[in-house]
Amino acid sequence: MQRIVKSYRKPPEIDNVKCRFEPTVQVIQAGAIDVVNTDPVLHNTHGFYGKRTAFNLALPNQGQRITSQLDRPGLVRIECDSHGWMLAWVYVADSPYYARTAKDGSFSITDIPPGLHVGRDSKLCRGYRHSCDGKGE
Ligand SMILES: [Cu+2]
Repeated sequence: MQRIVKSYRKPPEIDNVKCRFEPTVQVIQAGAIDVVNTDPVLHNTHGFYGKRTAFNLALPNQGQRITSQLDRPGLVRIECDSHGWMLAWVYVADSPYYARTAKDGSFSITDIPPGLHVGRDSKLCRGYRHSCDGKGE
């Protein structure tokens, strides 16, 4: 099976900004991701596939950037070991054809080759204990 890979000018990134992650939700293709610290404080950015660590990176310096790998498709929860409130989600797609919806729910996926395609959607929430329908848990 031939693996189709989108070409990127640079890897996607997750940044520690004002003690929050930016972005809080993103979809990437399996591969490299840059973990960045814009803040002048230590962040320990820790990614998990469920309970299993995907990466665990100490970033003590402002402007620091470390490239990590998320090669396994699935949902990765991003936490900061230094600041318990920091949370983000990265969905690692096993296909180059994906989109994150805009605030109005719209999305587009371009350059899809002809053939049979099966769609799949995932809902990601911004915080712990809040469901996507706003009811909370
Ligand atoms: Cu932090």
